[in-house]
Amino acid sequence: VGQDASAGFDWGSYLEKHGSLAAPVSCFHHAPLCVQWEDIEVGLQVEVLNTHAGLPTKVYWIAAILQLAGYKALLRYEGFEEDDSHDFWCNLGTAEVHPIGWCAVNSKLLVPPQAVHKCKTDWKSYLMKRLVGAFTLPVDFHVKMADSLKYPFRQGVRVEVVDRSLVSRTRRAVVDTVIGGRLRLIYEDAGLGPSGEVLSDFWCHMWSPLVHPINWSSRVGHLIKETDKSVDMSSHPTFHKVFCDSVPRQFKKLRTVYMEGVFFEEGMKLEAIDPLNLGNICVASVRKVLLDGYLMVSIDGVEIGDGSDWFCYHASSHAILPTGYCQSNDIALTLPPGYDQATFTWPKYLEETASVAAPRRLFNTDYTGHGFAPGMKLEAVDLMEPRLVCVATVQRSVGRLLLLHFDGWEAEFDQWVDCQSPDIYPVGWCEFTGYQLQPPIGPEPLDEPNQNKKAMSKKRRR
Ligand code: MLZ
Repeated sequence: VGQDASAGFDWGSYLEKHGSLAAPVSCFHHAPLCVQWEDIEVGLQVEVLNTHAGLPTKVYWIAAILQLAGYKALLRYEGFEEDDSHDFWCNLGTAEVHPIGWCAVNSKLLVPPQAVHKCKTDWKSYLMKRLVGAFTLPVDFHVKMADSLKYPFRQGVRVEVVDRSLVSRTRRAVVDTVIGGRLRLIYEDAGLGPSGEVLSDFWCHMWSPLVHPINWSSRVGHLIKETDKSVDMSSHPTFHKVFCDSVPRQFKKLRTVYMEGVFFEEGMKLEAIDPLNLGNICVASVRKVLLDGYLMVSIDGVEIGDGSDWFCYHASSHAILPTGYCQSNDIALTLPPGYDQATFTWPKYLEETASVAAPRRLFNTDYTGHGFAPGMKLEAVDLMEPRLVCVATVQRSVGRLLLLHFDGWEAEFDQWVDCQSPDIYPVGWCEFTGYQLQPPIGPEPLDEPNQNKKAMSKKRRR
């Protein structure tokens, strides 16, 4: 994962140019430092590397947080007072920022920036006055940060993950890379190209519902592709590592669902986010009930017929919704071909298809609120190309669900995600974890209507 594509992109100036807010770190339950971030606020004072000292040694100076945007903070050195011309954005996850007092404890020098040096003579008493009653970063900020970047996966761990070439089955894969909790997985029989490159890989977060421990498929009754032993991967460095099978405790624990009594049954109708077209919530059917609360679901009217487009959702997933959900939330339900928005009703459809709606109480309605609001910026995975973490905006917020728009891309790329999806991250997450960020495409911002044509309109490859 290189850095080049995002080289010219700067979140700070992008947000300022658009007058946008970033979703706060505390909205992202799985994000590093989510809990600690509740104590990070505008007005905090920090000791930060002074890049304006004009000295050959590393020196520091005090600065105040003026604004927060995800992991990024707009800082102003003490002494500039009302002068905003030297304000700078820095990433609190990567910059050399420390709590007040750190320099004293670590024998580092506090030196004011050259430009303000001249104006004051008695720095000591000036600072004393400024720092009375000041708040600063928690002392254990860096310890917590280091802890939050430890993950229970490493190269060589085997998993079962959805087969990107056939979404109804899983396939065994080996962890190749771990960045910020995201896993690059190489299918065990991916094959290697002429220069040793992997022919098929998959990226997902370690808490993604698409990745499972070894033996999961046979345990719940999910189809798995048998590894093609004739494919030789041995020349790839990842396959030299000692393999070890992943186990359930390395994964996110799902809510237990009771399958006794009334449960989902084959043929029941529901509304579901289309796994291959995440901007659509569609008329769907339960195709098969697996063990442990897992279901195979298909989108009505577009099935291939051989089950290869069935998709596994857990009964507690927020991607499956009771019939009527779209209507009551003013979302355009995607209908089977041949049906018309003006005349479609669920009762009529159920009658025509001689089926029943899945009972409402089987759906997970847990919702305690979230801090996302339309217009907020974030970094989000393009789940159709899950290697890509892109600049995105919350377009709509409906209960737990967020409709994400990828800046600069057409609406056909929009995706519905749950507010606790592990695939959405605060502004600055890529920079913090060392992942490559995909900047908005083309001549941004696209605020002039006639420029919209320039947005990419390529069709999906899968
Ligand atoms: N090759 C793909 C890239 C799409 C990436 C969009 N991310 C929001 C295409 O052009 O379809």
